[in-house]
Amino acid sequence: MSHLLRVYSRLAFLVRDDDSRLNFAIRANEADHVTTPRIIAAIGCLAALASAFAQEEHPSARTSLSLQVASDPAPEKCRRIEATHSVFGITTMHRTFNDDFNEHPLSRGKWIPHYAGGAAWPDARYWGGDGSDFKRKTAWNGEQQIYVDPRYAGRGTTPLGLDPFKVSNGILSIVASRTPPELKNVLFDNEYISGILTTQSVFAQKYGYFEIRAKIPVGIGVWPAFWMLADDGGWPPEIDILEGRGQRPGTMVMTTHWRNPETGLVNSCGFDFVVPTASSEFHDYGALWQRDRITYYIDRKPVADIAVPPGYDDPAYMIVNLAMGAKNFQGVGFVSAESPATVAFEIDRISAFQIDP
Ligand SMILES: [Ca+2]
Repeated sequence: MSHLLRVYSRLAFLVRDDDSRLNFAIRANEADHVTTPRIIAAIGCLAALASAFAQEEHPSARTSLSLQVASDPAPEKCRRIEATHSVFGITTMHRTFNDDFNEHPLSRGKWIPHYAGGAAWPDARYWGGDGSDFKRKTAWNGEQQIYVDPRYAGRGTTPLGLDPFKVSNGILSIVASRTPPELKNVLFDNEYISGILTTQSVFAQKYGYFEIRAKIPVGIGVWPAFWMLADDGGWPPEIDILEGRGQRPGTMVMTTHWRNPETGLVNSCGFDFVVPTASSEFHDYGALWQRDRITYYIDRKPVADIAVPPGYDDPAYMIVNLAMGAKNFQGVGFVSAESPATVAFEIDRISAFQIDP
């Protein structure tokens, strides 16, 4: 899921070298001279310093986890880990964050329903008015939804009471739906309303395992994602643990993004994976960030890894969202008359673990 800062990074060119791998190239000097979003990010960061690394609130709920990790040297370019791969070690971890979604995701302060930026905290949380869509969509991606929450006022100053987050039987549904015609103007003419949840300023962690258990929704323009960004607001790094291509049911994408310090260009490496029941059954999708490698997992089996690229220095926070419409990400497309009137990204659980010392 392309990051907010890309809105401000003038794109030099985009190279698509095959169906499963994207290379984004942005002129480093242009990206680095953009000051506005970095200042905004710094404001958010001050708040983040006070509360980052929040721990699981119920120590009794601590659980442990062991995962297989390839023990041969991690490659600079991402590789698939096939079933025949024979060199594995075991990494043990303990849980540091968990949400089973037994209650509304905004009820306990674990999640923020928008990107950072746009106003000083804590007022930014429910900020409306012109310009507030800045932190409620990623315009560079051509997204056609706006992320709302019950406190969001859109162009106005009175909360609209729109809630894209539904909880039932321990399942969170992030629901995208066509924007009611009478709210089109106040919601910046976006075709859909939908939801995003991030742990920026609430939970961030350097190293460890980050996992979602979810069904991946499908349909024209449907673009669900679970991903990570640096808590200090810098970009990249970006770890895309799960991205769905709404027009390709049964596949999902896992991608690593970084900036090459020699060329200044942003590189990406990742793969599509076939999960035939992805839209109808819950599966676990995760990424383990260690000192030497990032390993991607489906149902806790390693499926790909890559040496940790340059720039992975700061703790990272988690993001889960259901975007509608994409102009750069293959297999999603712009919303059309055939796009679902409502579509749900169903999530059973999101967890984080830290590697045992
Ligand atoms: Ca659950």
